[in-house]
Amino acid sequence: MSATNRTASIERSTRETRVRCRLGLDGGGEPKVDTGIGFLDHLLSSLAFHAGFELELECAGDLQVDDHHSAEDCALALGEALDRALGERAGIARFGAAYAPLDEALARAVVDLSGRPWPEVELGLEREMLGGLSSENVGHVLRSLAIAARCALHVDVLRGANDHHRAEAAFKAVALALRQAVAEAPGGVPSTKGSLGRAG
Ligand SMILES: [Mn+2]
Repeated sequence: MSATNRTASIERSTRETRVRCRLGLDGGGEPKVDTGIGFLDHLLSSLAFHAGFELELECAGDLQVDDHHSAEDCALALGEALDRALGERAGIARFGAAYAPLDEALARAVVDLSGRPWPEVELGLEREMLGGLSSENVGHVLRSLAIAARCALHVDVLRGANDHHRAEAAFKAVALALRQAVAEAPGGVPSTKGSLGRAG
């Protein structure tokens, strides 16, 4: 796997949403995120930027219902793109662990690009909404992302008084952990089983 081909494009269309996602693991640059939900754009842009990912993500969803379908389907598309961009998951670090502060808030994220989906997410948000995003969907986005990307993802917000800060710190910690985990590392597939890919 070369550094130039770790990209994936996903189009996801249902009666609830239409999502287009292009992800590059070695991109960087300014993320272009337009989900229709401002606070979700903010979180996903931050995730991509701090992970060092190139990301274009657009969603036209049924926001007249509520934010749930759009939030979930954007996360699934991003996770699927991550899964595809990783290919056979050879030559990567596989594990990542990071803390991110945002003023008074502190979040921790630990990831294993194991090929198995397992999210554990404790954000401790108390507000009902953050802008146009339901607080319950902040955790739901991280869980959906981990499931579609087939990784173990443990995210805990350890402290923080401001829910905007708590959510943003969580996404930044996930970004930093992912940045480590997708980093190219010498060797083949980093597993004693010999496989982390779809066939594994
Ligand atoms: Mn912010």
